[in-house]
Amino acid sequence: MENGRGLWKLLIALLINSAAWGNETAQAFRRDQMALDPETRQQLIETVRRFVNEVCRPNEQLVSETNAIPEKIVQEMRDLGLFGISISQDYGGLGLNMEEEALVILEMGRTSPAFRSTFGTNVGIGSQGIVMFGNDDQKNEWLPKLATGEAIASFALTEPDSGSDAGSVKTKAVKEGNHYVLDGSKRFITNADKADIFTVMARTDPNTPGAKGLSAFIVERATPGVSVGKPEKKMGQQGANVCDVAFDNARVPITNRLGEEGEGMKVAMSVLDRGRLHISSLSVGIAERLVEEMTRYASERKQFGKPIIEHQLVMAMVADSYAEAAAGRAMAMDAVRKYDANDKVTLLAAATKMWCTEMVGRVADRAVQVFGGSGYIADYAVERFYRDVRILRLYEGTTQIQQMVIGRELQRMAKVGEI
Ligand code: COS
Repeated sequence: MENGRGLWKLLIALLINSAAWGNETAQAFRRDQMALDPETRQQLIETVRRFVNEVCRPNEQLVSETNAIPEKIVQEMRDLGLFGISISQDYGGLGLNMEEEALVILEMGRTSPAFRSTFGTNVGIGSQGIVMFGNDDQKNEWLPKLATGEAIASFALTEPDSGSDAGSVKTKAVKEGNHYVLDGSKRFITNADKADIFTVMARTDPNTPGAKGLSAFIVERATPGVSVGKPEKKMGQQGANVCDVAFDNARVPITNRLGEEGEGMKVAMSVLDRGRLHISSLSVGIAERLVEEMTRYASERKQFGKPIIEHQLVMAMVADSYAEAAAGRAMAMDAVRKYDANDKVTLLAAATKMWCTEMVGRVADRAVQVFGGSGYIADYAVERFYRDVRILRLYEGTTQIQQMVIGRELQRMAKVGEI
């Protein structure tokens, strides 16, 4: 087993490097612009699938009961390069494109989502502010540590009074000399208990209400005046924590601002457009796992003298779930390919996030129904997944916010004659 695991680490390194060796010069090869060849990509997916099957799945119950991912598994994630899949090779990451990231996350969806969450903020919303808007100094300082998992990044937008209305953020950042002084509090911040840095959206212009008065910052957790609350007790996703984060007279160097003053909303929304594709892929992976669970159970469980899958009402639940998961996969893949082609994906990301997260909610509900009374018992994975997936329709924008984004984008397009 140990040898097997060592092999995976090696394989990932080999996969990425051999792709590079295949080019005329190392310099000419830029993973960020170039997709993996199909064979290498397939090997990458299979490697992650093995990690999920052999390491994560056997530990799902343990993670749920202890509310923690064993450090040994976190270390394996670091060794596999999972913390750095979206970070350029120039900074020590794997430099996967969005489609490849989505395929990896889809595989990670086949186990408890807390495993994905362990490295998910480094791959997505925690790091992408720096990837997209950071200057060279900021990137050089943080991306190598985030790529290896040596440092953890969290995304701090939500506040007690600012959730869906992201532009109403109240946390203040007042410029004083070479610093901004931050005061305020953030709520439900994923991985805050483990975070070394936060991408924080705060109001630099108190006279401008709404989105235009916001700026984004890298805030180190070690900054005096930054404190992290106790992890919340949640409905699901045990093993992945959310906490409040408070800023009390926290002095953040001007050099830690991401982008220009007033660009905070742009940073947050750009990060979220991408994050919504990541969450869509996760949702599809979980739906596929649930289809697997319900098919296996319904094929074994007998009532009225035959496997329950042969009863048409049960068969329909399995079939509908399979078809919806397949539709989600197609939608997510289309969206990530458009993202990689540099298309503006605000509309499609919102639609995909809405569809995939609602879809996995329906699939999880059917999975419990197919399992009957057993689906309500904690020994069965579907009970856990039913609770785990509920958050997907809430974070990174509720379904209602996605509907609002879709409606507004369509209206904007109609106004400029794009539809
Ligand atoms: N990409 C880049 N920039 C964007 C953007 C996008 N998708 N959407 C908005 N912006 C920028 C624009 O620059 C815009 O400024 P301009 O007027 O110069 O174009 C600015 O943000 C404000 O946009 P808008 O006027 O649309 O903001 P609203 O306050 O009306 O809010 C919604 C828009 C509702 C879409 C936004 O608040 C939202 O997504 N809310 C949900 C937040 C969320 O997902 N929270 C979860 C936290 S993370 S777990």
